[in-house]
Amino acid sequence: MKNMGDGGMSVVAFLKGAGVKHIFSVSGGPLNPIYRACSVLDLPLVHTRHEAAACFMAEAAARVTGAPGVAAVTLGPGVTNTVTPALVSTMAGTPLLILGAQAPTHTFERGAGMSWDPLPILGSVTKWSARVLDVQRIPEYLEIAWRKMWAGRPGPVFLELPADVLSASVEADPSARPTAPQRPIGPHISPEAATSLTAAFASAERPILILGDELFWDRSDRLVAAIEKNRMPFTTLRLARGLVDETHELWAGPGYVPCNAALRCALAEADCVILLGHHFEFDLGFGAGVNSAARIVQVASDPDLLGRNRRATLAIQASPASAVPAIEAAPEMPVDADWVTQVVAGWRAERDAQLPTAAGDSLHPVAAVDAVCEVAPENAIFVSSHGNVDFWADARLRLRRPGRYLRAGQSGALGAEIPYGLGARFADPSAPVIVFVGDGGVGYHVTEIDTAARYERPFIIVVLDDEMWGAIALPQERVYQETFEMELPRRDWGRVAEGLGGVTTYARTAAELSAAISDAIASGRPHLVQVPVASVLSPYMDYISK
Ligand SMILES: Cc1ncc(C[n+]2csc(CCOP(=O)(O)OP(=O)(O)O)c2C)c(N)n1
Ligand SMILES: [Mg+2]
Repeated sequence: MKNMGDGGMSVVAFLKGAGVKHIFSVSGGPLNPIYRACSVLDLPLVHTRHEAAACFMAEAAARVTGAPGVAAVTLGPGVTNTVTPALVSTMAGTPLLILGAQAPTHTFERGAGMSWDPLPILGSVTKWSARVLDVQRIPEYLEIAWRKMWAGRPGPVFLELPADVLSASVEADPSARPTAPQRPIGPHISPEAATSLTAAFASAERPILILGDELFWDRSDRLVAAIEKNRMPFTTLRLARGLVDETHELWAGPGYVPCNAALRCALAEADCVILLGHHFEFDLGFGAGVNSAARIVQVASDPDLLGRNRRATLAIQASPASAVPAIEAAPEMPVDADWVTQVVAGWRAERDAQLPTAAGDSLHPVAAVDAVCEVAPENAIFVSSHGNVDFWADARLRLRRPGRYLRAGQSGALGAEIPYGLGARFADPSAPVIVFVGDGGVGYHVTEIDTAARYERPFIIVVLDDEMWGAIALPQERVYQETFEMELPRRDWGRVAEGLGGVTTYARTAAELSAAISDAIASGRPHLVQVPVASVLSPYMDYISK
């Protein structure tokens, strides 16, 4: 019995061979062959409290390690609970495999309990969704899943495994570990494209470099050298945050125009914009604010991103990492050093001006975020949300390394924060993980503190408590001079955390908060720190809600 080869063994053998480190799940009877195989083949299984949380954790692991994350969920409602994380993963461009159970094939169309056809639902929020009907073909379907996740811009895929397929015996040796396909590299920039690229910015006096998502998957170790050789200001956004140390003197702040007025100004004045591994998306103002006379050089391997929202003067379909040596090797540009100084100093001054002058009864969000960052070590992983207080965090954080900053991405999904924190901790057990979340967002998946306690994966949740759904309330106030059901009475999140196996601190001042974070890092237990903060509209919310 113990060494029985079945569909579950095929699944887990493949995942082991692919380098998967955990399967995140909420149990379901039809998944039992996978669970048994995890035990036999020694692939750690993490039993969470909600399927959405399981998927968010898997996706977080991908954002930290650079390898696809995997979640396994039961049929029907188990699968439909994964729709939001699948959407987040699609919009963020992160590789996530969701394995969904299904009733046995002989019950199809008979109204089996819990059973529903999820393919039309998951098909609309993933890159690919499919059903496996033959146990012998499980490795083949998983191989397709891997290819699809990595094809072009990465994204999620869904694979349905009916109960009889998963429990059927396999002929193949289950201990054999097929290897999964790697992310395809390329295409490498051609010599002609490299020449056009250097020609496009040969006369640039005011160049700016934007580092985006694809560079996270397709790293270049020449980025710093290329930036320094040309002395050009650079900005980082989304998955590219921390790819170059953001304390670098040429960093022009986070690549979110809503919270970076200096960047808006720089883009309006630049005569050359080099956009690597990204497109002119929402947070880059769809490219509308870029100087109309600027030459725009865009490099991405997915042709669908080239020219999106703003046409590039030179659009190169190539690995962005392969373009970096060409930028480094280009003849010196006549860069206007005063302009560069003005751009980076502009961002620093803007950031400094955010520092609160007078302390009210509650902490200013900036003081709270800074108090946390002050004591966080260089390898700390930060998670931020999509509430008003978190948008302050975006502007305060300076990431020193890649894979240290998790934010749901363009979907803006509230609720990912706590599972992201825990998933990150599973992915890198050596790094302290700090989650910034509002008193609204905390309610979605706070129960995962129990999962952290059960698996002894400590992480820190900082609840920035302004007693309201601030990001919605503050703009309502501005437009209507009143708010509608926006108040959230102060709740004792600490007692919730304690009840779930965590520990807690209530911090009223910056000094108390810094001390609480230091203690939490040292404690080795899941820790929730509740911090009353003032409701102050963040520059980001101010900009997008005008
Ligand atoms: C899944 C989801 N539902 C609703 C929203 C809309 N939304 C954005 S911010 C926000 C308020 C968040 O409140 P809180 O977590 O307390 O943070 P605050 O804005 O108060 O700082 C809401 C409801 C969303 N982004 N995602
Ligand atoms: Mg709030």
